[in-house]
Amino acid sequence: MEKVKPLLSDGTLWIPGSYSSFSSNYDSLFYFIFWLSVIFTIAIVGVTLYFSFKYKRSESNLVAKKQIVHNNKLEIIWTAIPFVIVMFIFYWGFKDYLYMTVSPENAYEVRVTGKKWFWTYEYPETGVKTVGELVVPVGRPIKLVMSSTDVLHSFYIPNLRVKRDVVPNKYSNLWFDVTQEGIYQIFCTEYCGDQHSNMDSKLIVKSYEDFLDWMEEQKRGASKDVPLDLLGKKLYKEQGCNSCHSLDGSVVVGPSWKGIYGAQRLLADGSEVKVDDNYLRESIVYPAKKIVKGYPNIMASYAGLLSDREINGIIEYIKTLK
Ligand code: HEC
Ligand SMILES: [Cu+2]
Repeated sequence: MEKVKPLLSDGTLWIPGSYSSFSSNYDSLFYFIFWLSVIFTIAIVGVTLYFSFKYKRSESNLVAKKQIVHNNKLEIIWTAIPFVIVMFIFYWGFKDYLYMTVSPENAYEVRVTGKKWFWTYEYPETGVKTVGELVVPVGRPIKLVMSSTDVLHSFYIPNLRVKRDVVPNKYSNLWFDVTQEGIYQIFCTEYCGDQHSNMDSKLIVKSYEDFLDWMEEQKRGASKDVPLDLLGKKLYKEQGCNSCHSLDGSVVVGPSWKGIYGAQRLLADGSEVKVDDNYLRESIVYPAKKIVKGYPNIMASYAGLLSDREINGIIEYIKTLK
């Protein structure tokens, strides 16, 4: 498959490559402020240095010749010029901010949910859900309606210059269009716990035809005829279980799933349980009820997020992990 667009080697030293209709506006303003700052820095430091030498205190020059306390002309000039520049920047920034904030009417809607520590996407038109991969058609305005199920996250696509906080109990919107097919990096840019740096995701931009094909494939994939353990295997990645549970015995955040079925479990309250279907089901739907000894109580409940069939699928999958 195609590689993710690099953020450092693509674009300039200051900002990554730009791939949305909005990003060129953003970049022009960025460079305007950047060069303005360079010019003013050179001018101010230059004048400061020049005066420091010219009016240096010396033996022959101990008393100031004349004290200047006020100069109307000078003060008007150094107030008026920065005022005009700053108002110009405000106008420019505000205009682009409005463009960025108000999504076009025909935008294609995708729902985004931030959850420790992954992003899930849902397409309201078809009910298709993905985890970690946001697939969209090229050139079309896309509107994201975003919310979080736990803490504050922030959704950021550097190549498109869009970023917005994602907050529990509230929707925040964001829109973009992408000018080129490819794979782009998505980050969470709000520190949200110890796996925060792993909360990245991919934006996959396809041609409109490929997008429709992909959507059809997703709809078929969600159908009833997948064997349960394969469904579980798929959900393990799609639902982000893999960000906390390994399959090879190593500890990520939670216990590995390797060989747990049928084993005895020591719980935090000192009691023991056998890992059977009921225990697994309860651990997925009410994770806080029985905490495995030595692990933090941080797994969120999947009640309402997984169907019965999906939970069965995960249990069957765990059984295969000998
Ligand atoms: C944020 C990290 C995190 C995610 C994501 C997560 N879990 Fe967990 N899980 C844990 C932790 C930590 C424990 C151990 C503490 C406890 O028992 O709640 C655990 C325990 C479990 C257990 C009991 C395991 C045992 O060895 O006794 C099961 C089963 C489980 N998780 C299933 C899932 C499934 C299925 C998913 C995805 C749908 C999932 N978890 C996603 C962190 C997570
Ligand atoms: Cu986050």
